[in-house]
Amino acid sequence: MPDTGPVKPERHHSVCPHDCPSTCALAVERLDARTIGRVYGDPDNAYTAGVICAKVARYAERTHHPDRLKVPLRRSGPKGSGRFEAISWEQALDTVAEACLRAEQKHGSQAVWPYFYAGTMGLVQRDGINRLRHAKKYSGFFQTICVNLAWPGFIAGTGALRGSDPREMAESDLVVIWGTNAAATQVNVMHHATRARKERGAKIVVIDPYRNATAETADLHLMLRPGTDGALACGVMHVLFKEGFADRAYMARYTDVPDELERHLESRTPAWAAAITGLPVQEILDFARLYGRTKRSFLRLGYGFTRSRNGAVNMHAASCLAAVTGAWQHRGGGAFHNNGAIYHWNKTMIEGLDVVDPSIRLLDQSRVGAVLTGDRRDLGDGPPVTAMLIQNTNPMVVCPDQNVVRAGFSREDLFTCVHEQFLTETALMADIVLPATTFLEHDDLYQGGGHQYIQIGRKLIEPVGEARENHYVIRELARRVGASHPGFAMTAWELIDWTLKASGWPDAATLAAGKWHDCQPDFEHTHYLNGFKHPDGKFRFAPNWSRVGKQAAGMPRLPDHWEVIETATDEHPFRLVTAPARNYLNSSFTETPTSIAREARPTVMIHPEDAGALGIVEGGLARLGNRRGSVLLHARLFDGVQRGVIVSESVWPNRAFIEGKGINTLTGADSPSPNGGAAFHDIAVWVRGENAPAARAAAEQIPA
Ligand SMILES: Nc1nc2c(c(=O)[nH]1)N[C@H]1C(S)=C(S)[C@@H](COP(=O)(O)OP(=O)(O)OC[C@H]3O[C@@H](n4cnc5c(=O)[nH]c(N)nc54)[C@H](O)[C@@H]3O)O[C@H]1N2
Ligand SMILES: Nc1nc2c(c(=O)[nH]1)N[C@H]1C(S)=C(S)[C@@H](COP(=O)(O)OP(=O)(O)OC[C@H]3O[C@@H](n4cnc5c(=O)[nH]c(N)nc54)[C@H](O)[C@@H]3O)O[C@H]1N2
Ligand code: SF4
Ligand SMILES: [Mo]
Repeated sequence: MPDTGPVKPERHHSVCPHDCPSTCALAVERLDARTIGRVYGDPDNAYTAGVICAKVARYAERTHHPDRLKVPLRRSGPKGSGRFEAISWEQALDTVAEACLRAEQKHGSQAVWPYFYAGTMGLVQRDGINRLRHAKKYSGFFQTICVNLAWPGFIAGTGALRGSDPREMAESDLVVIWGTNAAATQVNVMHHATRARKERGAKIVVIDPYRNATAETADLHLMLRPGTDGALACGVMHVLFKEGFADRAYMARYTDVPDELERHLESRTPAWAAAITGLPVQEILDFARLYGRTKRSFLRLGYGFTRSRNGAVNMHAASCLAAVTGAWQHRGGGAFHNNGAIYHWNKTMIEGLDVVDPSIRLLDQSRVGAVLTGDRRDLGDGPPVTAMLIQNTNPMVVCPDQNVVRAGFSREDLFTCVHEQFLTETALMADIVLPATTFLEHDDLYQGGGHQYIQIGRKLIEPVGEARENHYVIRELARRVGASHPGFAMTAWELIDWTLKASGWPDAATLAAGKWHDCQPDFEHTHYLNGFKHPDGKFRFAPNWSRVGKQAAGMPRLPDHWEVIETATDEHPFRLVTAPARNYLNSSFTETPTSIAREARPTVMIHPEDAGALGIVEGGLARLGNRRGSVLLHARLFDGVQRGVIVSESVWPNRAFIEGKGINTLTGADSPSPNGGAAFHDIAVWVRGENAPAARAAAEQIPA
């Protein structure tokens, strides 16, 4: 008998559901009806190209983690005590529905606040909660935490959230990776950029305050101070105009006020930009000349550099470069941030958009602490929030101003239901915890933010324990609280099919059979050769900020350094960046052993000279603080930052920190212009070395 070797597990198509621009096409090994094996990137997908990150390759570790929530839980001790008892799904759903009805009776429907985010990016399981909210006139959810600085900043110039085909990076001669740590946060960007280098000798420029894994690969790393990208962009454009790199014919045809911009930039010299960014003048000149003389120059604009109070202005300023040189005209040239505009979804059925009552208030996601502690700036004349249903997000870790967030969730008169895969710190504050499926255990529909494919991920294995999908919870609650909408009667699959057809895409069966659909519009459209998306077809050097947000007052007319960041002062001499950690995804994967082992412990990276001046040693303790609170963590001496800049990779749970207070203790929840958001990398702090007494040393273990 010939030895055929071990039987290879079957591989099935799926889609990574995590909140990552890459939305990778996956091939998942199914070992049996309940178990997955290894996860691979699909080599046939032109964007994924067989490459995925390590943490999803070992997804079995997360799906089959012993700590997965398996049954519904009811709180049996004080709030946050972690004492729960198991109950049935019927009991749990009845309890949640009763609490919502009670809140509604006492204070009106707006006392209930459904709260969710992008723990899964599937359109049905993520956004279906809006159908319940609209049908019941519950308080609205103003999603701000991630994109509200970046998107308005990009749209301000182009008029639309789209750009050059991200696969064109491979055909570029200069890829500028601006404010995204792509090697950690969206690995596929690196794949396409390094292809350009290998195949065409392209240069890679990285603009980032620290020498992260992406910067390590760069030909030129501009290691600027956080929140100063507007100054850099202006300094560069000054050179482009001065040294003959500006395409005046292109600007005359495609832009609004090129002459005014040129005059404005006269005083924004490289020396002026150097003083603000902390970069050497020569580096600014080198970058400007490289960018200016390269026709196929691709700006890959990330989120990271927009997480400052001037982030929207900085995003717009960066996007102006391609309009000055006319790089948009060339294949492999132009700019890309996100493809949100190309999908033209009809989400009526998923979100119940046909029953929206515009008089219902919207409460700001990023200001959850203020909302729950009764801040009148948020609640207006409306009722307090006394009941919450939370899906796909972990605000007790990820939201700014954690001390206030904690106070809010600790309120005894607040009922909280958290539907989760794990007992997160948010779930720990809940009255009822419901176990949720992962993407391998339910059906959903996905779009790529960083590319142009839509895909379906099908249920591949049976739910772990009694876990149920989000859609199930929403339907069951709708029935119990008397919400009606045709979407509640449909299965997830039927919602996917309805949505695809209503949006003009292939139906569910066709899409699933073909694995994905390429939604890429043609070159003229994505490069704006038939005009930018403004009435006159012109790119805006002078944006109308009030068109992209309600808080536009005081924003600069033209690209500039806008001085609204938390600048370093004598009292708060350091600028803290809380960039994403490679082995975590926001707060997800902070439970998987391999990720924890690789990230080790909450750490702050500090320049050796700064550390020396403060008496901080490698591996020693540092306390960071500002008026919002303080955190204690370990220090790592690192010369890949400017002096005065410190970096702590995130988002570790609060409990992983020595004193139980995590990095977002320090982040501000003030609402930046023009449209809110969270300035996660714009934090002025003081730093102190702290000696570890024996008691503290004992407390310094890494959580399991
Ligand atoms: N491994 C991993 N992957 C992730 C995530 C994660 O947490 N971990 N999060 C996911 C989510 S939700 C999102 S939105 C995306 C975000 O992905 P990105 O677009 O990469 O944005 P960030 O991750 O916030 O930005 C990271 C980089 O921005 C830099 N930065 C901070 N301030 C400035 C500045 O003022 N100027 C410049 N030029 N750079 C600055 C930081 O130093 C850091 O290197 O990533 C997703 N992917
Ligand atoms: N300091 C600092 N803080 C940050 C950031 C930063 O860079 N620095 N980044 C910010 C950004 S960009 C973002 S987007 C936020 C994101 O913050 P979160 O929204 O909290 O992010 P995730 O960890 O992606 O997802 C949260 C939870 O969703 C759960 N989940 C996943 N799939 C499902 C599902 O199908 N059903 C249910 N019910 N639950 C599910 C996961 O188990 C996870 O606990 O964090 C922000 N916070
Ligand atoms: S790179 Fe992003 S989309 Fe791809 S597998 Fe990793 S987390 Fe998922
Ligand atoms: Mo995000």
